[in-house]
Amino acid sequence: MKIGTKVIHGGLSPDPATGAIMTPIYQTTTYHQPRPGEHQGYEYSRSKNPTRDALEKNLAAIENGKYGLCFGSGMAAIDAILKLLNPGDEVISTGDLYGGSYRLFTQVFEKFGIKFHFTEMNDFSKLDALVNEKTKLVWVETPTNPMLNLIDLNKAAHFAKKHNCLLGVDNTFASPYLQNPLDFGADIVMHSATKYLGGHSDVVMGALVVNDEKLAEKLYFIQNSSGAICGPMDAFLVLRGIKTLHIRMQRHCENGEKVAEFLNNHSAIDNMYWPGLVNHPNHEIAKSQMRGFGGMVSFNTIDDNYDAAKKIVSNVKVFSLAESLGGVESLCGHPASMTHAAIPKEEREKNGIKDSLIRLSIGIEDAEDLIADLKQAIEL
Ligand code: P1T
Repeated sequence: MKIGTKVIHGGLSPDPATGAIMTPIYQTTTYHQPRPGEHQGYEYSRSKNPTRDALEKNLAAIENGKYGLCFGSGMAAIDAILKLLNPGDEVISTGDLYGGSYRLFTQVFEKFGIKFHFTEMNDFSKLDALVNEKTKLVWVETPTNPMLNLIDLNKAAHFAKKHNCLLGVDNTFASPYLQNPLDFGADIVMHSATKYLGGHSDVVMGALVVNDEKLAEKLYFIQNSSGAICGPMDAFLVLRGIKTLHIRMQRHCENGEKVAEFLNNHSAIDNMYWPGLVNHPNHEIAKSQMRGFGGMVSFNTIDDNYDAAKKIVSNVKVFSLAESLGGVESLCGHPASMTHAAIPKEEREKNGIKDSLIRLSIGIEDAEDLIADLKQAIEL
């Protein structure tokens, strides 16, 4: 099955109880048991719920994996991965990553004795020095948030395997339409389903997909024990969102290209970051592992002028200045004060996140209107 068919049918079948074509919202906490220990596969909705179950199967199908697990947010999904570790274990992570992930690593899990190393991942031979027998997880965002660096997934998988570590990939920016990390040897693929999967900025959710049965069992144990599940209404909304993922992503990519080209040629803009540009340092990696270049674009104002950046994000009219990404509507963000404020300034700037950096989530409106909006805000 190809992706356009999989998003609509993958892992799904008509509701066995009624024949309903669209998965019903099973808004129930519990299920009748005719006799103790006898049930139809569902006992209590923290453990299993038919609407969540359908979404988990659909997600597994579109990520080319076997097992899907959904959580109450992207952070809850990453939290579940980290709970696979023990005190003393170590993690190697991309230095450029979502500020909330950095905060979870350094302010929640370091307290429990897990050590994190943040590093660039453009040369894996340099990373051997960070590995020891306690290293258990390699954590990769690709494309990274917000600098849109690409990590070579084949090389990351090879590195993780060589050192007996799990490779976890945050695939939020690409979505399963553009990239399937499990195909490259990742052990766990993670999504903030809040973004492209939901696609309409109306639900917060996280997801994991894996191939290995034992790993799936361990993650299911954590999902059920810690209880950071998503509700059935949210599962329904994301199931519905996924049905148009392929169409939306095509438009996100087309608009991303047009906006990137406009900004790239504008004299008030410096340092465009969009993996589809031939002069993007990781363009070749993008071509080798992604099926398109996505709708996320970051850039600096010329001379790193913070006032100019503030002026742009305050004066857009079609774009909204807001956190988040991946919805049908275009958003702009100021990472240093918003999504990445949890990262200390010095650490942030080491990874290129200057005060002059603006991040755009290009929606699926008409590109001409998006470009006209940016033009008026830049030239005001
Ligand atoms: O917001 P939540 O669903 O918990 O997902 C967290 C998360 C994880 N990984 C990446 C790459 C993300 O971008 C996010 C959330 N990011 C934003 C809210 C943002 O505006 O960047």
